[in-house]
Amino acid sequence: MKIIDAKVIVCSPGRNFVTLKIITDEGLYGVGDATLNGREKAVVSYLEDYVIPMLIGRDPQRIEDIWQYLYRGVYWRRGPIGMTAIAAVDTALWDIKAKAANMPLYQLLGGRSRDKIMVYTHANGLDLGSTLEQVGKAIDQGYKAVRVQSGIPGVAGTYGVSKNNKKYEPADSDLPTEDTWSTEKYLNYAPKLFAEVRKQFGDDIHLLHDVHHRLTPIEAARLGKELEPYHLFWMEDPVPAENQESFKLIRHHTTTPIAVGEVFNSIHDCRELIQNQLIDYIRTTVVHAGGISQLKRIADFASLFHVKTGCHGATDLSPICMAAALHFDYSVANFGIQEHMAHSEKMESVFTRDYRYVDGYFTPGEAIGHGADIDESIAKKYPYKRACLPVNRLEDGTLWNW
Ligand code: EZ4
Ligand code: CO
Repeated sequence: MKIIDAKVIVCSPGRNFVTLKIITDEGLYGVGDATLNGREKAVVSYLEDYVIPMLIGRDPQRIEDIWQYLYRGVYWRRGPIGMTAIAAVDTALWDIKAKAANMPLYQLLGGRSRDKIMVYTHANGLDLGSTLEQVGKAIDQGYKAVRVQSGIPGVAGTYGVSKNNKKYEPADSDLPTEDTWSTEKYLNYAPKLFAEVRKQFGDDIHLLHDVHHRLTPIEAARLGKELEPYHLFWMEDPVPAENQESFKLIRHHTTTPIAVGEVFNSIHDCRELIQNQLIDYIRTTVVHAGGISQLKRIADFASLFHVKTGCHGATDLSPICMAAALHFDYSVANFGIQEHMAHSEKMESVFTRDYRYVDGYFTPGEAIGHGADIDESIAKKYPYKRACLPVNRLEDGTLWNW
């Protein structure tokens, strides 16, 4: 089998998606997600100008060799743009291999390790009352795990909270909008929020919370400690993770489980966190961390250190990424949980998929390959529109982590 063509499809059905399609001489093709929120065109250029010309004529069955060629062979290793491009190629090649084998992808990955995949959804509100209302709605929809984010009293707008009663979509502007942040007000409010959620909804529902990189290690230690009575499933991204060693300080102070890794693109970004048992869940996902091939390596490594998977699954990851992630989740031994932030109907209209939701759980479906595809004629109706993620400033104007 030979790769004879490949193309990049960019569309914006309510948000931007980049999709790679790899076509073979035997009529089989595969698709992979290549969306990097707010920097989509950089990946498009990386694929079109460099990767696609190198793929033509290669045997698509040699997934590992092509992965190494695009990683080692480039000299400039790692980085979100290159690794997202590699992920798209890798996902499309696993799709082709599974189609050639006439199997759903999870069968090629070792078969299923479980019957169904627990997902968590998002509940967010501008104030305590509306946040509690959204948690109640999620529980009514059958979710067994809910991520809770809430507007902070006295702070205008924050991460994870919709400003306009529409579904939360952070890349909301042509150029970045500016949010405000107060660590003090947040730290005073967050434990009260979770006390109320537990009081109202009891102990059985899994609760998650995303700190979104905004604290220092000692502040994160305080938060983790104060949230202990509400036994969170996890506290996500408590601090930026360039300094992996800094998690030791958080770990020494709290038993609240920690999840990190949605912005990582390499196994090396999480090596110290995993081998020193500084985290409980690794959030690397298919599209931003080099595809199924590297995700399998990360999961196997993590399994040695009691770390489970918790793949990122926000709406900026397309249904193609979601499909591939669900095959991975189904097969991997040390699965923890999968994020599910539902795409809008308009976004879903561009993609076909076989995965389905039943009562808090997903299954990837039995379609051949990963089971997701893009409808190019519908995609054409939604041209690319630049949209950036916000930036964040402290109340005195200092630029902070968003
Ligand atoms: O802010 O995917 O846990 N989910 C997240 C996401 C990220 C977006 C950035 O593109 O933190 O909402
Ligand atoms: Co997050």
